[in-house]
Amino acid sequence: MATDPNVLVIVLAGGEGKRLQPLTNDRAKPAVPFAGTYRMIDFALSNFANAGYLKIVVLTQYKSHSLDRHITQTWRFSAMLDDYVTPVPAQMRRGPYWFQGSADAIYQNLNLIHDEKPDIVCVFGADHIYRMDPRQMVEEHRENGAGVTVAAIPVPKHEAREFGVIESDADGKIIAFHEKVDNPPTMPGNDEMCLASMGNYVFNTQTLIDIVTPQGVADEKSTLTDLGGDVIPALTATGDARVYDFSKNVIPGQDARERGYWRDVGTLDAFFHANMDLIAPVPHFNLYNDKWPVFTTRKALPPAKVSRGRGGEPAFVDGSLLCQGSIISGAHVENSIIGPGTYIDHDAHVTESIIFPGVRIGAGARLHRCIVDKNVAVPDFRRIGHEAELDRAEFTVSDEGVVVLPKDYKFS
Ligand code: ADQ
Repeated sequence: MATDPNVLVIVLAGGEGKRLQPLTNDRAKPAVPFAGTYRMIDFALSNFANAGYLKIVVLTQYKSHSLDRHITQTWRFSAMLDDYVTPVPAQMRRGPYWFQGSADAIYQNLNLIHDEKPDIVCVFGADHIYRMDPRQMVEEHRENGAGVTVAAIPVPKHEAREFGVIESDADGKIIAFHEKVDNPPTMPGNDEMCLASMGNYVFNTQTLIDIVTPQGVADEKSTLTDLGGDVIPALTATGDARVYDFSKNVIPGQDARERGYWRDVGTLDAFFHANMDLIAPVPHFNLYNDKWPVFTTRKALPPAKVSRGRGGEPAFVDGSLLCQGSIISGAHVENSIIGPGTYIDHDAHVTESIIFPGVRIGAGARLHRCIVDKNVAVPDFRRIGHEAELDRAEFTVSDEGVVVLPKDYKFS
């Protein structure tokens, strides 16, 4: 597929991901493993790769080492065609300070836009799970001639205070934008739902440059520091912002039930549910759609193996994803995601759990509704996820009772 030379993609991957701790103790949120083999950022990047938008810069900041390594090792396009995915760390180009927010991150990197001279800049988040063809949004943006187009999706009112909420006229022009407010307005004719910004924007290049550049002295801190908090409200005020209805976006090979699927995995419970969405008998998000694949690293790991345990007891596996290099040895695995290179010993029971790469679960252990981060070795016969008080004393437990074992955790 030929690259569209007029479109530059900026993926924002610098957020802290505080609400996902401890999964983000040691890595940026977009680098958190998802669905066994992937990292969260693979979903956003795959959408652009499938669409042929192959000039992509990823702005990083917090704890970016594993994210950076993942991007440089995995995401390599054709150098011959001058396509790229480049991680760009904070470089303090405008003064001795970190990015102040997402808009300031763009301001500090305007040189990338000046180098490329695109007519459109797509600014997308790095930490959502969805399929989207950005070409359809860009096409609508070009037809309507707005300065910025904001992708949007209905969300339940009780969740809407986590988002930017949009009010638009019948024509699609945004007339009010409420960034993370208590009690945001609901959609016309539906007082249960609010129209939320997905944090994905298509900008005319000049509009973006003008709005993130401080008026006056060039080397000052940008005054509009945040896209959702400052930039979109400012462009709304000048009548230059439009909404894009994500439910119209059609993907090849997509089941009608999957249309409009988009998950913000900002909290441990949202992360847990989005993973579980993949293992439903008819999944809400179909990883097996090879017409719009999700790309990631392919390590040279052996196939997953399911076998009897040492004492001859059979393994049982149902409703689960087993990644390459995992071994289920006489264990019981149900409704779980088993990451690459994990070993689950005989008579261990793993139910409704997400196991990250390189984990070892000892014989006779019982894990229920757990997220086990990388390289943890769970001792034989250890029970986790069954007694809330005990779990809380040792681990992070989500609002809905999901227990999280942090990366490299050592049992005493
Ligand atoms: P949030 O995601 O809460 O809301 P923000 O924290 O600004 O907003 O993060 C937006 C994106 O920018 C994320 O992908 C984040 O990783 C990244 N980011 C944040 N600060 C950055 C920095 N300094 N450098 C680089 N990247 C940075 C936004 C919108 C809401 C919208 C939700 C949808 O503000 O209006 O509803 O996304 O999830």
